[in-house]
Amino acid sequence: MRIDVLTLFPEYFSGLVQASLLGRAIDAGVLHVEIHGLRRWTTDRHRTADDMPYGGGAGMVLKPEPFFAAVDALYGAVDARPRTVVLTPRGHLLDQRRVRDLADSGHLLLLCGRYEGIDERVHDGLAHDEISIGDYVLAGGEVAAAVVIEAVTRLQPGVMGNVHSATDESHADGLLEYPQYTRPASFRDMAVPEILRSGDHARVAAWRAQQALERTRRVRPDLYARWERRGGRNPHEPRPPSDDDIDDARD
Ligand code: 6GU
Repeated sequence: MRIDVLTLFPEYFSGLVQASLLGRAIDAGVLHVEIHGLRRWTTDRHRTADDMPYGGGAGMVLKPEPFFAAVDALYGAVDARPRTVVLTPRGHLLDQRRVRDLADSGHLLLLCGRYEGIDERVHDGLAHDEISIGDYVLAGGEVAAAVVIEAVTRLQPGVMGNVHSATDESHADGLLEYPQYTRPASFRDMAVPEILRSGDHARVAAWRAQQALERTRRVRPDLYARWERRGGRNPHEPRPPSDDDIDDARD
């Protein structure tokens, strides 16, 4: 998979693409990331990328020309363009279903907003999608772009060591994950639940399912209600992991 990022702050990404999971994916040839500084496509002496909003109001708006010039220079013809996503707090909320959908595109272009926003013609003329990573406001789309990159990378074939890791975890089946323990069995008077050490796989599975349900109901009543609406499949019954679990759950 290839991911291009267009940003006023390319230095934001310098450590990210070398670290851990992403670095390994890049080394393995599974992922190719290119960070492009938006100022490269400004034309005036001061490399101006923003301007005052028409109609007045606080803050500055990112100008359209550098975005269009960058996309023209990088890809040329419209049908050669990657799937283009603007990171903005006004976008669709990112969830695991959307991550899976993005992960299936062979080539993504992430446009990072800053200041009060990006000229609407960038949204109209270049973007296929607008994505937010949550109901809070960041100074810009860079951190959100990093979130998207990491979330889609770990779904690429061969990136996660354990093939079950991406299907067993929180959100894969619409519930939060059950508690995990490793050695030692007792640590500072805190013991690992006996069931997990029993070797009884059916009881372990039942305990984990019950813990996942309880935690979801307590911490994320919204997810729990959705899970129930979908028929509240009893996770005690082992079943093959299914992508439909979240795909059909959008409200
Ligand atoms: Cl994508 N951008 C900004 N500026 N703030 C956000 C966001 C994105 N997602 C949540 N908050």
